[in-house]
Amino acid sequence: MGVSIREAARIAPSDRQLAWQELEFYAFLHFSINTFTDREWGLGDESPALFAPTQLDAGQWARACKAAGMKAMILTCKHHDGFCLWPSALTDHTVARSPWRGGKGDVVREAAEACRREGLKFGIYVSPWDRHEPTYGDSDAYNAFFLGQLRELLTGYGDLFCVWFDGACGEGPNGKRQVYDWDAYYRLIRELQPGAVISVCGPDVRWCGNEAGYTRPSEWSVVPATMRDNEKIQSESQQADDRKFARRIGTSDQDLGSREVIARAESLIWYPAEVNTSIRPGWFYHPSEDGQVRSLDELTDLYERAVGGNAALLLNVPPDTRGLIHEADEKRLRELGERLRGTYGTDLAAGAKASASREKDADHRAACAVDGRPETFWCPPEGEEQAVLELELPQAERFDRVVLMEQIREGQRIERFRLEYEDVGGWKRLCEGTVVGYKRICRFPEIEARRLRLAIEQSRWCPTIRRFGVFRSAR
Ligand code: FUL
Repeated sequence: MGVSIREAARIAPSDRQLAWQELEFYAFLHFSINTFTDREWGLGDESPALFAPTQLDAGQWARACKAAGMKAMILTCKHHDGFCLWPSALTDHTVARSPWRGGKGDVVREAAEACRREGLKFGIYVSPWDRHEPTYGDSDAYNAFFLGQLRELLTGYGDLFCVWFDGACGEGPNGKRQVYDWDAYYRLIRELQPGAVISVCGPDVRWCGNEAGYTRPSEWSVVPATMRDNEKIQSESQQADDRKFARRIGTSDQDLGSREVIARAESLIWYPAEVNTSIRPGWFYHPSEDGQVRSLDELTDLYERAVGGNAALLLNVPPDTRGLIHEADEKRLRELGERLRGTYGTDLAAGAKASASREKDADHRAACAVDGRPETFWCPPEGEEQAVLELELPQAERFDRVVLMEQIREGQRIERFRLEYEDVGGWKRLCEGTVVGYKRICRFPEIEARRLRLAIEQSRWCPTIRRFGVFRSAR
C-alpha cells in the first residue's frame, strides 16, 4: 500500500495531455435552445423552431476568443435537453428542424471552420444526459444512440483537441436510470480522434471541483488513480453506493496530491486540472446578465490563479440570441487580451545571466531557463532535490510577476520553493509556494531589482526548470 515519492516523480503526461496543457486558456461556448428560452437546463420538450439566431457569426466568436489570447474553443454541441447543433441523422431534435438557415445550417461546422480560419483548436461538449431522446434510460439502446452521435461528431468536423463530458444528471430519485458505457465512449474517441483529450468525465483532464473559478494553491497533476472515477460516480449518483463513494477522494478536497496523499494511494496517474467558469453568472446567455460580465481585474486574477496555478482555464462566453458574443463580453475579452499581452509579452529575464548551485550537464545549464526555448531546461544532477537558480537581469528592472515552469515532460517534481531578490541590505524574501508544475505565476507588490533567485527547497526528484521569467503588470 502506498506509492513512493520517487515513483510519483516518474509519472509523466501523455503527448495529448502535453499538447493540451500548452493551450493554457480557451473558450467554452454554451449556445443552444436554452439561449432562446432563457434557461440554464432545458426540459427536452422544446420545439426546434425556437432555435432562430438572426445574425449567427462563428467568425466573430473565434475572433473575440483569439483577441483574449485564447487558443481554442469548445462548443456545446448537445446540452442536457438533447437539441443538436448539428443535423444528426439519429434524431430529428436538431438544427435541421429549425428555421435557422432554412434548416440547412450546422453550427458545429461553422464553429469548427471559424476556428481553423483563426488558427484556434476546436473541441466538443456533448452531454450524455439527454432529456429528449426516448431511448434514454434503456441503457443499451441509448448507449448505441450516443455512440452514433459521437461518431458523427468525431468524424465530420476535422481534428478535435478535446471531448468534454460533464457529470450532470438531474433525473432525481424516480428518474430514468441510464448506465453510461464510458469505456465504449472512450474507445471510440481514441480510435477516431487519438489526439483529443477526454475531459472531466474522462481520463485525461480533471475537473477542478467547482464552477466559480477557484484554483487550489497546490494543484497537483499527479493524483491517486481513483480520482478518475469520481465524476462518473457522481453522474450516476443515484446508483452510487455511499460507502464506496466516501472512500474515494472528493473532487473538491483541498489536498489531492501531497506526499501524505501519495503515501496512501494504491496507484497514481497524471491527471492535470482544468478550471471552468463563466464570464457571466450563467452558462447560457441571459439578457438580464448583460450588466454582470466579470470585470477586467477579476478575469486577470482568475487567469493568473488558474494558468499560473498549474491548471488550464476554460472560460465560458455564451453567444446571445443573435448568435453573437454580446458587445459587453467582446469588449472585456479584448481588454483581457491587451492586458495579458501587455504583461506577459515582454520577459525582462530575456538576456539575463543565469547561474545555478549545480548543473546536471552541458545540456541542462542554468541558461536553459532563460533561453526562450520550450524544449530546453535546467536541472541539477540526480540526487539533488534542493537547488538554487539565480538570475542577473541585464539591468535593474521594476517587476511584480515571476513565471516559473517545470519541464513537465519529465514529470512534476517541485514541492516547495522560495523566491528572493537582492535589495540594498541583501537577499529578501519575495514569495514562496508549493506546486510549480506546468506554470506558476508568482505575484507580489512591484519591486525594483537586478538579481533574483529561486531556492527549490523540496522536490520529489532533481527539479527541472524550463522557464524563469520576469514581468511587469500592464495597467
Ligand atoms: C454542468 C452542466 O450541468 C451545466 O449546464 C454546464 O454545461 C456546465 C459546464 O456543466 O455539468
